[in-house]
Amino acid sequence: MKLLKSFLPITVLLLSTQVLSAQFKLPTLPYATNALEPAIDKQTMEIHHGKHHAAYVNNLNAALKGASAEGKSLADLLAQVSKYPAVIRNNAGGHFNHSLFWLVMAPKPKPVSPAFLKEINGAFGTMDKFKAAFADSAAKRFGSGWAWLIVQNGKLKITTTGNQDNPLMDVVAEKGKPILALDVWEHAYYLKYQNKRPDYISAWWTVVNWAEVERRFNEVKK
Ligand code: MN3
Repeated sequence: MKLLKSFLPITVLLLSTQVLSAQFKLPTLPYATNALEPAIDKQTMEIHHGKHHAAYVNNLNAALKGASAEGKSLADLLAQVSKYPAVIRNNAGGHFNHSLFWLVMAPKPKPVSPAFLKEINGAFGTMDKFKAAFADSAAKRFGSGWAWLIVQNGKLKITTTGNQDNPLMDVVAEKGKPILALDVWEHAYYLKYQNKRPDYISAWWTVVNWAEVERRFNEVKK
């Protein structure tokens, strides 16, 4: 018993060191898992955040351990992702993309501001035209991937990427700063919408956090 007691603090110390040494952490959701209903159901949010996003974080940490890329920021990893193995590209992308996705959604979001609406109108004609073009790109993205609103050379642009790639990566054709992200992997919608990706996309507009999208736009334009 005395021996066990003396080992206990060491075990606790080792465990906490292991947790602390994990470079990236799963961010907590800024709202409850049922807060985006009915657009996105609770079970989908629980699995999507708690299992899928958590797996990207864990796999990224495991891949970085002892690798040349260990200690690099997420931004640095993405910007030079061509230098690293696919496991880093997929999981660094997965971690970044989901971290952004949670923040550009909100329960009962405020409508788009007049100032940002002017930017949308300037780039796409009208908000309806922007939504139609974005939804069309998202629906047509074959297989798993993402739809994006990016700022490219100061201009708003719609683009999509496959798998967990994103517009910050040096491997994608359309680069830019992402300010709005839509996950069109089946895991993002299949429980509620099954094969009906366009229905998921049209419901998703009701939870888009325009204030956050505009904040990111202004940050890029600064
Ligand atoms: Mn996802």
